[in-house]
Amino acid sequence: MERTVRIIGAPMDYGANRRGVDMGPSAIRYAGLADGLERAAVEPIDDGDLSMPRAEERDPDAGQPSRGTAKFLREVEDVCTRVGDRVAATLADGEFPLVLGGDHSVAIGSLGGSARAADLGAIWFDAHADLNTPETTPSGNVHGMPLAAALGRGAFGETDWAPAPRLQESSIAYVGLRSIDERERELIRDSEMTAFTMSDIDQRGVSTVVEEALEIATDGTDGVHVSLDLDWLDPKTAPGVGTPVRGGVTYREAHAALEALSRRDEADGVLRSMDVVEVNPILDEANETATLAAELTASTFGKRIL
Ligand code: NNH
Ligand code: MN
Ligand code: MN
Ligand code: MN
Repeated sequence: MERTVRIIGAPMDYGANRRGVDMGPSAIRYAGLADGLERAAVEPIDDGDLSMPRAEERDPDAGQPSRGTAKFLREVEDVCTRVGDRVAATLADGEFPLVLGGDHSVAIGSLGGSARAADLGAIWFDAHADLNTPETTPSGNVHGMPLAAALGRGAFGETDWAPAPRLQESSIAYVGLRSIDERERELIRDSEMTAFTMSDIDQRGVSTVVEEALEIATDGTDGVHVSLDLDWLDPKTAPGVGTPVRGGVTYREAHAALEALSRRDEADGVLRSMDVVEVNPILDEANETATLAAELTASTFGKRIL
């Protein structure tokens, strides 16, 4: 039976300090996402974009947490609650939710929605750890906090919308880390998560690392959420992101990684939900990063060369 992938656009930029990432969903669509998915033999259905709170109503300081800083938290809560509901409803209909960001704070919604009716593992492709809490954040930007929020860390633990009900901390694996804040380093060490850094990829190869990440994310869970932050790639390959960090994976490594997911998924049906985030068309060169996002998504769903 053909798999239906429901595309949910979340043009959110409240979690990042660079405008432009809100144009990510249209840029990824324009780059041929639907065609790529069809060539991967899945049926794409595009739900269009969720509406965003209006710019003139913005007040970064409204709805601050009990401790620390999290800018535009009220807006992030509003959007993520709707993303979560849409993801949960898509899964209940037997379809695959594909969330297009927007900044990475939308993942609070996708993780929450995906972990409502299943024990969830996650693979986090990112240069960054996204584990800051409002208490530890150096920037106040919620796109540096989605994993902490979904795990109910720090001030997020006092909210009812951020924690993902059945996300298993020990079933989360990072792939490709290379920019970790001082306080995050302690948080990762004290956590049950597994972190594969760029240095692990250098030493052992990306396919091996991804296979291990899959072992971790599938062990004792009902399915895996894939979170693809485009700044995971080297900025030479993916320049259109708000927080580039050099030393990321190459074009070939990125495809090899997502093809490894697809091979495992074809055998065991392990993938449950996905988000593709942080594409910023204003900073991009000729829609290169959005094109990459579309291609890598198609690879995840099994698009092959032959
Ligand atoms: N760690 C930094 C922060 O919390 C940067 C986060 N930026 C990201 N994360 N793009 O993926 O502000
Ligand atoms: Mn991120
Ligand atoms: Mn179970
Ligand atoms: Mn990142």
